[in-house]
Amino acid sequence: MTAEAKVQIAVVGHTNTGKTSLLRTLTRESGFGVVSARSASTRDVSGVALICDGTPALALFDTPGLEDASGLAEALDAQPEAADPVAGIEQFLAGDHGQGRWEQEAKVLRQLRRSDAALYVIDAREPVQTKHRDELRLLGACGRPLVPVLNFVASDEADPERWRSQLARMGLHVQASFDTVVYDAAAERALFDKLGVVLDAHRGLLQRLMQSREAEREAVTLAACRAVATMLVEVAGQRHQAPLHVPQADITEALRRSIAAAEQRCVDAVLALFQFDLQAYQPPELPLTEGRWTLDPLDPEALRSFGIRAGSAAATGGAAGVAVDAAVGGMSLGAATVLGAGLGAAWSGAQTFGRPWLDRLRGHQQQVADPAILALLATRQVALLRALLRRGHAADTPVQMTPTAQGWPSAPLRDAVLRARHRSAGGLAATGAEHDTAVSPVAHQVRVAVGAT
Ligand SMILES: Nc1nc2c(ncn2[C@@H]2O[C@H](COP(=O)(O)OP(=O)(O)O)[C@@H](O)[C@H]2O)c(=O)[nH]1
Ligand SMILES: [Mg+2]
Repeated sequence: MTAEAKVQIAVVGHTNTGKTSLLRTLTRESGFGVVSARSASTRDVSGVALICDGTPALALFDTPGLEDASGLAEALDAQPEAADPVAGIEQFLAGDHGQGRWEQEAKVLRQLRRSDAALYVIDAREPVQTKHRDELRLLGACGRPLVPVLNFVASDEADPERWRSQLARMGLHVQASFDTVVYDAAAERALFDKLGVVLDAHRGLLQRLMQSREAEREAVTLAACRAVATMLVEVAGQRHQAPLHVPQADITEALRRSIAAAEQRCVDAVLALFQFDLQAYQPPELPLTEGRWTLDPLDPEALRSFGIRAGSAAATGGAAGVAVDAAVGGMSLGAATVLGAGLGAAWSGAQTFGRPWLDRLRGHQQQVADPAILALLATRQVALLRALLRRGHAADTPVQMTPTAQGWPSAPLRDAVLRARHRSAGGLAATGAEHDTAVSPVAHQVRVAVGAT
């Protein structure tokens, strides 16, 4: 597939500068290659193609790190004189590569000769050193345009300005910056634009590729917001009913299980949409182990971690029940809101409060998800979406989520969910106009709350 691509780009640079990581982020494949803080984790050239309009448009080739450019530069100087630098490189490639001493370097140079251009990846936290100058001289001798990519720019130690001026002194004026562990749409667009500058004949293709990637990103964001909205509307409308003789705790347990399952389906769908690896998640505040929230949605502890304050009964570990005073966002969720203390035992206290959860008059009992639970579900899904939207596919640290919201992520989202509640009462249509009417306004508010506008 890489061979069919119209443009071939070699990704080159010193060991450990983030070449493989750059490929992961650009291809949205967190499984591409081997990324490691150890040296020389990439030993061979491997390629992957970016698709545009259904056909391979741009092939990216990951290469081993250059480790001894200075030694090789000296050896090249000692070679019989060649017509020009490119001929000198060809001569070296045709030989025994210094009896195998520069095998790695030979793989890189050969790939660059076969490519249209190279991205030269730099760890911007490092100072500019002789090894970099030697590398650039060697790569420059291959007769292909080089676009330096300053990586690690999100780090405090990075000094991109110094790098920019030094690269300019070496004749490299078209440069890009990137941080492979952070997703940044503008930086990505700039990278493709810079490639378009040095590859003028392919500029149109690179622009179309960028547009199709942006459209894909938009579709993924929309679908993720819809997944969250669908889950919220579904959970909001759930009515768990049973005849009077069924113990209330059993109904609560059924409700708890079905809410947990709905949230899990939503998390799975969202992670799959963004093509993230489930193993990468161990958020400290919102423990999600292998894609599963370890805190139960009905757990007062989970509510507390979102600033939804549980009453004193929970704080003291009281077994009887928890009155949650969730006066948030200018509207009280109801000081009378009663939640089960983990086990749901306290739901039996529900009838002492105003909500008709247990409709004994009609000869059956019914339980619904409390607004405080909907607030919790909304808050953690919005926090997850925010984190994923900022996450590059090279990130290997846990998702960091610091939900600052108290209660609902926003008042309009709360209103939209509560309004949709009656529409989905007794079950939400899987598709169709009815589904859309219930879900669309919520999806819109999820998107606004996420800040992906
Ligand atoms: N914080 C941060 N870490 C990065 C970035 N790029 C790469 N890394 C880390 O740097 C190490 C080397 O990355 P790798 O992609 O294997 O480098 P390569 O040898 O050039 O292919 C790995 O531990 C990566 O997780 C970046 O932009 N920011
Ligand atoms: Mg590598």
